Amino acid sequence: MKTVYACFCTDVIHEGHLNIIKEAVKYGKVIAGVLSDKAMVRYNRCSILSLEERKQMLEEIPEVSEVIVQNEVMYEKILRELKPDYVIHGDNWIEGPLRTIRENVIASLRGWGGRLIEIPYTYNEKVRNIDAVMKEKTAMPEYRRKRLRLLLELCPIVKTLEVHSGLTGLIAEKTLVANNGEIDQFDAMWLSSLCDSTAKGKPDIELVDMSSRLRTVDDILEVTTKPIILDGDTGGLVEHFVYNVRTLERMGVSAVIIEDKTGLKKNSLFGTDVEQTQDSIERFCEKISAGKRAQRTEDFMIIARIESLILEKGIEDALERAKAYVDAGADGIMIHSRKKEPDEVFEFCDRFRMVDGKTPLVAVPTSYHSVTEEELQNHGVNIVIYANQLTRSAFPAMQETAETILKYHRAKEAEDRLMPISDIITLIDEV
Ligand code: SPV
Ligand code: MG
Repeated sequence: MKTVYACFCTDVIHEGHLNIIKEAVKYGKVIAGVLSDKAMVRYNRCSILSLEERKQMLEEIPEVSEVIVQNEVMYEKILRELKPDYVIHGDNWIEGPLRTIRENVIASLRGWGGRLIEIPYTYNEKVRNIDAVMKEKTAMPEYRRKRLRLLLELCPIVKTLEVHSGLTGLIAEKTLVANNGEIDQFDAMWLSSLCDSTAKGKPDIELVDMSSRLRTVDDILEVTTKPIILDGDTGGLVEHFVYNVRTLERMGVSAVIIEDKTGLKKNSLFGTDVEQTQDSIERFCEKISAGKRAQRTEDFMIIARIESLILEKGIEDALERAKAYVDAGADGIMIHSRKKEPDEVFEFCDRFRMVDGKTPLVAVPTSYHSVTEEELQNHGVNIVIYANQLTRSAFPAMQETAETILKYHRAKEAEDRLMPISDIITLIDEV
């Protein structure tokens, strides 16, 4: 009997999936693949069911003869093992980045003369509704909040992009590229104090207060599902920090990063060009511990950011602080540097990893931007934050448009560089 393979990455079986199975059974014995958690994440899908539950859901479909786990987004490996006569899929992957997966399937099937069957993707109101409900569910605080811890287990490095508005949130949420035969996307969002302040035309000195920052958090939460890491500046007074931890946790934020500075905070990238004071180890540890005592779930993370390298206090000071902050309860350590090369970050990470193999490490390669994710990962970094690149790309583009209009006294000359109106009006999902 011929075999037909179909892979699923879903938490519900709807009409569209059943259409695929109904068609598949006409060709032979149906083997259903269930995409692993690790692969789901790469595919921009988050599940609220466990792998076992998803497997069971497919096993309950009478036409399905066998269910197996597909560990990679690309089908190549599983197809080589199964050598099915047919693979069946909806026709929604002919265009866009998912095309890479389709090409991978076609090339693999060629190896033994297998065939790809494509059926029209079912996209009626009911299916659209089910998709929307599932997506909204994954955005609920109880699911979103714990996703950062999950990603730390599933991803070799958690790729985090700066966001400061609903629109930038959508870019972090939806940008998907096919690169070297792989699908890639950002895993999490960094709500930068620098970019949140800059978007409001204000300096990055904790002038934009927590109420305003929370407003930005909410704008982003409303239109995205990925986990948020909030730049919590210094965390402010301990007495205020504990309230903010609870609020963030309740909203579904996954982590706050607080830096060990005190007094009037200035942006770290100024380094020693401006006056900045590092907090004492004891006081900062007390802030971390108070925050940890205040939180009400196991999910939320308080990550301690060490400014010793920024303030030229040396690696020894940074390592001493890292140990103390972890002992005080910090769920992760962010090491910041404004050097052009990553050497001091590597040295810190290597030495930290000699004594602590598990506490997550966070790096922000703004000034040492030539470093690759793989290099960071090889030195034990778990989260990479691209902290301000969206803001820095948008600002010159907008400025150039403004200058062009002023220069020509009309908009025509600016038009070539602009997104078409038809695209901008469909950029936002409608409910
Ligand atoms: C931010 O993005 O606001 C940060 C990182 O705190 S940095 O600007 O490099 O200090
Ligand atoms: Mg900041």
